[in-house]
Amino acid sequence: MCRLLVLLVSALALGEEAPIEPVPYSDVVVDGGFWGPRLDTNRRVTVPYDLEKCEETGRISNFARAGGLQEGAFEGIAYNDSDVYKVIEGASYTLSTHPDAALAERIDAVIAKIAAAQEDDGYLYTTRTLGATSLMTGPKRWSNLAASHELYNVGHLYEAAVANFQATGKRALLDVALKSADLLCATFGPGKLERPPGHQEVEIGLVKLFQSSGECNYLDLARFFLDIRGRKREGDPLRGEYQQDHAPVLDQRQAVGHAVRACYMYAAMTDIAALTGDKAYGVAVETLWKDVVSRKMYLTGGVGARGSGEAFGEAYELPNASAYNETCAAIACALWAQRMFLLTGEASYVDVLERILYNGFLAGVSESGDRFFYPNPLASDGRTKFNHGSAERAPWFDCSCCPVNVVRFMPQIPGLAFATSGDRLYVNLFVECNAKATVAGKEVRLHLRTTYPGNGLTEIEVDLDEPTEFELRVRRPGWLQGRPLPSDLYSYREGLAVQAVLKVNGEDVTILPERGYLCVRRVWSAGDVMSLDMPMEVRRVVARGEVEADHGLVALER
Ligand code: FUB
Ligand code: ZN
Repeated sequence: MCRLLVLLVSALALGEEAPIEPVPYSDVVVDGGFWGPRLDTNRRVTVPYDLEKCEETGRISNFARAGGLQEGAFEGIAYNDSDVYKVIEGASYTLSTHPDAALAERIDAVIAKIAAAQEDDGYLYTTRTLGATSLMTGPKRWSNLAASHELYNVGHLYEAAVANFQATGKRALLDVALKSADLLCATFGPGKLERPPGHQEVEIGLVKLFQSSGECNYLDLARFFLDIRGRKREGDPLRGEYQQDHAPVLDQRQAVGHAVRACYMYAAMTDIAALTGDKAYGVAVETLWKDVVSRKMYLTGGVGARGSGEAFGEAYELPNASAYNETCAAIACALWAQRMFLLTGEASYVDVLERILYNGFLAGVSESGDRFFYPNPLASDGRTKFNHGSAERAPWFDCSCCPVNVVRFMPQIPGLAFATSGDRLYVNLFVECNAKATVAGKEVRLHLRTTYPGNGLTEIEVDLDEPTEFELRVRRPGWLQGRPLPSDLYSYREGLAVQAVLKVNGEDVTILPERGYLCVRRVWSAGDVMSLDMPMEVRRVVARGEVEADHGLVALER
């Protein structure tokens, strides 16, 4: 029997808390407020724009050529396949919320090219199939995993395939993904090829394939790829901190190396902790998280201070003008934060997630949806070119991981707003929306009315078919409690907590927060309204003295 089921069975037998499940993005309709217009721009501008760019730059043709549908050689960088997968992932989310026959047809046509490019045994890496030679291909399959992106690319394929299948019910891309994953399972593992990928991502993808197919081999392989990292391997020298391959992952205590690789890896480790109940994995990710939020995170939630190696710096190494803060690293960290919340039920992870969403992530894309930052420094004279040859947001990059990460992450934001666990309904993000969730076995509909972050008032109206007892857990943000991050890295000059007012049907309610949540358990009836009013003061923030770059500086935060 699958290990997951064993755990679930034993957890229920012990009467432990039910797992926390996110309310899917497709059940959270966001068409107004702060995020509505941004989601709209992502769907109407960024999706077609990124698709066009992938066409223009040969990224899509590479599949057609590898599949023998078109003449020509490989164009671009070996990991460009992943860009196409990321756009399909983003487009699929939008197809699910806003059916669009023309877009669906376009995506199906791209998927047909991907399917054609897949080799008979499931191998898919257009650069090799097209015979290009580079460090990223190596002389034969899997021979230079340290540099090649063979496994990284298919990780994004798996995420795209699951998104596409869930959104459209069509199996074409999912079948490509499963064939590829089966090849990985036949190739890698104990007693087979024992090598980790150079750039993490396949682990997250395998977990998603496991979750959608129930096939335990995928979960086991994800874990295998984590477990062999940092361990002595025959014929594969350890690759050091840059690839988080300097020590076994469970012994890693500090966030080091390439920030995107690191945060995708920490996210996958958190998945393993949640799905297998392995406590050692839980301890490892909590320790790494603490290191990041206590010593290595910008006030924007950005991570990866160094341009060299696109990497985490030393503790408190947080320069402003040279801050790298790759947009992909912000996204990777947000994905990790969400998983940490799902693992623990602690609101402080969502505090960080929220900070990233409104700052470190959102800075990466223009309001018009077609200009992007790759690095996001925190100081600029307006002239110095930091953004791959530009001092402003740019239309595209040779290495365009960030624009295509934006297009697939933006539509996931509604899915970060709520979660359920048994008879608890978590309200994590204050997003104007209409949502539905199953709580205590009943469908509960929520209408959130808010102009947050324009002001701090949110009203949550409950709608259900019959009065039902459940607990509404509303996050009490860390900033409200006088804590910019869940650590002492930054503090407010004006100090302390600000008082929020919680009401149910107009009556004041006083409760002590639990794990960062205001929890109201009662029999809820249609039309009941909970409101939370959080005063939004402008406050000065200072960094700890160890952050030399911030000596004599304050940030203004609202
Ligand atoms: O290597 C693939 C992507 O390109 C990384 O995630 C980014 O940091 C950029 O280097
Ligand atoms: Zn990037």
